[in-house]
Amino acid sequence: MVTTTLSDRLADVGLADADARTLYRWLLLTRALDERIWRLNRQGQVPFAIPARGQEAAQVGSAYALRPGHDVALPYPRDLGVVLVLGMTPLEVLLSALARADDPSSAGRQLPMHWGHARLGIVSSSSPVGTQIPHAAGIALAARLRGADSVTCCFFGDGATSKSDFHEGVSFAAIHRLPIVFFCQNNGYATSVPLSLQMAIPNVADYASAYGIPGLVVDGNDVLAVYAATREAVHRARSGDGPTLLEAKTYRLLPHTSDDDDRRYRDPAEVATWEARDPLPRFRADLLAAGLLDEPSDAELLAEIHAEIDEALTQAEATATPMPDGEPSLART
Ligand SMILES: Cc1ncc(C[n+]2csc(CCOP(=O)(O)OP(=O)(O)O)c2C)c(N)n1
Repeated sequence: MVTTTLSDRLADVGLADADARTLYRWLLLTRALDERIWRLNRQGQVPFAIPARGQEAAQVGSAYALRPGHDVALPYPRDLGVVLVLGMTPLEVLLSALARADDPSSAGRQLPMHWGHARLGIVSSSSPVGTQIPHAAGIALAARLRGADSVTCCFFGDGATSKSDFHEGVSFAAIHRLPIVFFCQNNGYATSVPLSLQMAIPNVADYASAYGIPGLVVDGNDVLAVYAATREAVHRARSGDGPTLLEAKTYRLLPHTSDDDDRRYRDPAEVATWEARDPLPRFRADLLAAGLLDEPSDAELLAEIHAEIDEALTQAEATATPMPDGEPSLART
C-alpha cells in the first residue's frame, strides 16, 4: 500500500511546510473569531450572527489560492474564513458584527457579515441569495475589457443554485469564457431545506457540463484538496481558459444563523457524523503526525489568537455607533 505523507501532499500542490502552518493558523483564527461572535450574540452584544463553523477549510483553502487585493472576491455571508485570508482584520470583522460606524463593509448599516472592502477587492454583498453571481460575471467581463489579469471568485451556498441568478451568471460567463471561478460551499441545506428538495441531481458541479465548463467536486473539509482545486481553477481563469464551477462538499456545524433552531430539521446523529469530520482537528492531526506542529506550540498559537481577538474586541467596543441620520463614514473614505 502506498501511503501519502503530508509533505508529499504539500509538494503536489506546490506548497511548503510554512504554508501548511499558515493555513492552520487561518483555520484556527476563523474558528476562534466565529466562536467569539457567536458568544457575543448570546450575550446580547452582536444582534445577528451567521456562523462559519465546519466550513472553514472550504473558505480558507479557496481564498488562499487568490491574490488578495488583485483578484476580486464576492464572498457570501458565511465566508468569515475567506475575508480573513484576503486581509480583513479581526478588528474589521468585529466592527461589522457590532455594527460600528468604522465598519469597512457598510459603516454599520448592513446586516453583520455582509462583507465589503474596496482596497481588498471584496465586493459589497446584498442579502438576497445568489445576486452576487451575475454581478461576478459582469465584474469578470469588465476585467477582460480592461485587459486586467485579475480573476473573479464568486462564493455561494448550494441554496443559491436554486436561483436563476446562478444559471444566468454561469451561462453568461461560460459563453464569454470569462476569468471567473464559481465556488459553491454545499453544506446540504438552504436554511432548513435539504439538498434533495433543491435539485434533482446529486452534485452542484454536474450543472457545469450543461454550460460547457469544467465542474469539480472536492472534499470541502480537506483544506489542501480545496486549495489545489481552486488553484487550478484560478490558473485556468487567468490563462484565458474560462470559468470553472467548484463544489466543496461540507457541512455547517451550527444553526443557519443565531435566529435558527436547527433541531427542528436536522437529526442530531447527522450533525454528530459531521462533527467527526470537522476540518480543523483533521488538519491539526495531519500536522502533528508530520511533525509540523507539537502540542505546546499549538497551545501557544491558540493563546496568541485569543489575545489578538481580545485586543480587537476592546478596540472595536471603544468605537462609535453610526449616527441615526448622519452620513455613513464609508461615504467619506
Ligand atoms: C432570494 C432569497 N430568498 C430567501 C432568502 C432567505 N435566506 C437567507 S440565507 C438562505 C439559505 C441560503 O442557503 P445556501 O445558499 O445553501 O447557503 P448556506 O446559508 O447554507 O450557507 C435563505 C433561504 C434570501 N436571503 N434571499
